[in-house]
Amino acid sequence: MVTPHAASHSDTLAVLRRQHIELPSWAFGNSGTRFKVFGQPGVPRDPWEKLADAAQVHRHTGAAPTVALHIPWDRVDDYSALADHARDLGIGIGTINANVFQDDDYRLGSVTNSDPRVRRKAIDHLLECVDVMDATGSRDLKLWFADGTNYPGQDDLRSRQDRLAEALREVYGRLAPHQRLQLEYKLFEPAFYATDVPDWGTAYAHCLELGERAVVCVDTGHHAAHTNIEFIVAFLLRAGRLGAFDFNSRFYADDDLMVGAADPFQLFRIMYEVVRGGAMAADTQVAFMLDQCHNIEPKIAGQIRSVMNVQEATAKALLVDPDALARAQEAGDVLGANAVLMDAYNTDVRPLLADLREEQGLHPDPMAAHAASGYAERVAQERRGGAQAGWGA
Ligand code: RM4
Ligand code: MN
Repeated sequence: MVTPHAASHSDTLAVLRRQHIELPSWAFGNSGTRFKVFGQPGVPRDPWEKLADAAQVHRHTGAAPTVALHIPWDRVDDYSALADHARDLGIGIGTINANVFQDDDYRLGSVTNSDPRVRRKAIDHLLECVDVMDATGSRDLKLWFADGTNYPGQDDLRSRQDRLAEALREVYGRLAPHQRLQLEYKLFEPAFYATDVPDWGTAYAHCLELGERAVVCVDTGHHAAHTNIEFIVAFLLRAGRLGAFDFNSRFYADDDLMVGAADPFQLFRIMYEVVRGGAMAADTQVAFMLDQCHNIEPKIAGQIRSVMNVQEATAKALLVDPDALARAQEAGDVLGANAVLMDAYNTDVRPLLADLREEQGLHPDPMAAHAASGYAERVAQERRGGAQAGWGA
């Protein structure tokens, strides 16, 4: 049984002080929609420059010390050198994301493709990603598959599950004892009829088959509208299978907008279940990551804002009084219990977070500090020529 957290002020501060949010390297590259990618001045041209931008986010928030890589977007000759570069910048390399969705061979799927040659190629890429993890010291391999079908009858749904299970088994078997496999799900897109890992239940079932170090990644943008994501979080934490978050927010589909922008109340409800489930403990096994694209807004500032949004939701979740809530729940006091949550949600935690930053030697307002640093202007001058990083690179 998980003991409800103690909501003392010093405990709240201790949790916030050690809260870590992982940044996606791809957030710093150019991105867009299928209609247009708008390039921005100063966008990194390679993984080394992406890490420099991530370090700028950490410099001003103090809360984003690791960066997730996406292979092959972040392919380099020497991953240990890239890890050293990160260390020199005061950050580290986190999760390794595999990419089996951008090769012509994957038109009809990657690990679920009916062609064994394509399946072999996809699995080999996943194994290559584990080699990268060995070189960077990463704990987590994150798998998201674009696999699925567009038309009924296009392929056999059940055989595709068999192929998926077989591929996962091979990759899981290649992991070192300290490494984990994160299986991410997504309702639809790019497949529009059936997706092979469409929901948390499918991901969870495959993880159960694999073993303890197979865990589910909850990308907050990957659900049908109105899905109760906090329920999924509560369930997976109880089962010990919540591996990571890919935070972002959505208005319509997989919008990849800044987390907490579309629905800060939903983010609060999610973070409340995280706190309730014991996953803000010092030894938490949950990786809190952003998975976002900044199509029209400046990317570094967009990441800073997102980190702050997660911090604010967390601080509010920590303010929920567990004793008052338990009392109201046990008494069947519907309105009283709801009021306990709403009291916390309606508290302005910005002053508390500003104080905490000052105590850590940071500027109380990371957005202002970044703007005043002149970093964006400097890299826009320096990074001339070359090809800017983007989804294809
Ligand atoms: C996918 C999924 C993955 C992310 C890619 C870029 O939709 O969310 O986590 O790596 O996009
Ligand atoms: Mn994701």
